[in-house]
Amino acid sequence: MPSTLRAPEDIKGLSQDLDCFGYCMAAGVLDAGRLDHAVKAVERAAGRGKQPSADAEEWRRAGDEWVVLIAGECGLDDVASHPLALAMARHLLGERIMLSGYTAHVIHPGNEEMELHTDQWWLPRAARPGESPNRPGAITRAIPHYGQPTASSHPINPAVVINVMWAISDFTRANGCTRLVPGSHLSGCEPDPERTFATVHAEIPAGSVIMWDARTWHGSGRNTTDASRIGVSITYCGPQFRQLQNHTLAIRPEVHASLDDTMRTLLGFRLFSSYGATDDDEATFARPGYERL
Ligand SMILES: O=C(O)CCC(=O)C(=O)O
Repeated sequence: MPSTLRAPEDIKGLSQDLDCFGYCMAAGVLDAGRLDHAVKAVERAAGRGKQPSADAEEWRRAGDEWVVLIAGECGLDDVASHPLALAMARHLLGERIMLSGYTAHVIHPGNEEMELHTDQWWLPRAARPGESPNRPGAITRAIPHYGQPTASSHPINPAVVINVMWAISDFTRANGCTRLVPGSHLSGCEPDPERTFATVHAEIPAGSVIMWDARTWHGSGRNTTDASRIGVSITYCGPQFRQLQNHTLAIRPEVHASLDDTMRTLLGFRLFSSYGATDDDEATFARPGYERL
């Protein structure tokens, strides 16, 4: 049974869906003004501002476009630190979280369907003594660990990442909305790209959000319409993991100086038991080198 589209205030229902199905969805979170602002922010970050119909062939070749958003500069930090996203991230991961990936995923007409995958394929799996260990420095996407999307009878890793996907345009089956395999977060394995699995299509109006446990098998669909689908995909991880983007390096000094502690913590400036330190491993926040210079 798929999850339902809930009101953003229904934290209990959303949490239950996330635990049970591996994803949950809330409607009506961003209003029309915020959506308009978000579209412009994504276009600005992508360095464009033209419509897909201008050159359909060019967009078809571009297919899936991942637009990197820079914290403090992209104009979407209130989305990245949205209370609903942080509440659900903390429900899944615990109190201390960091922002990992900060991107827009724009799907242009004629793109290819994305393979189903998980968002924490890089995490070593537990092995019984004597079993070949899953060495962290040897992990690549190419190492298969395939299985069925059903609950494992063996211990599995916890979720260490959550993906919060904001629908900036309507998400429909025709324009390549996110597809998810309910319950697959409990399987402890990855989907075999050679096989077909039953998916739920997250058809949601613009302004809604899908939040999935990174263990849940998912991917975007194929856009058969003549307009691009815009999603803003923001992932959060536990404080001991490497972030998808290097926010602490990407940020400009004057932007760093303007951040509040919430945003500094999310970006990874806050130390985790000395990890992430710069000049003082007892400090609460790392200090960028330019301050010392
Ligand atoms: O854009 C989508 O619908 C899915 C994106 C995705 O698979 C991901 O962010 O890992």
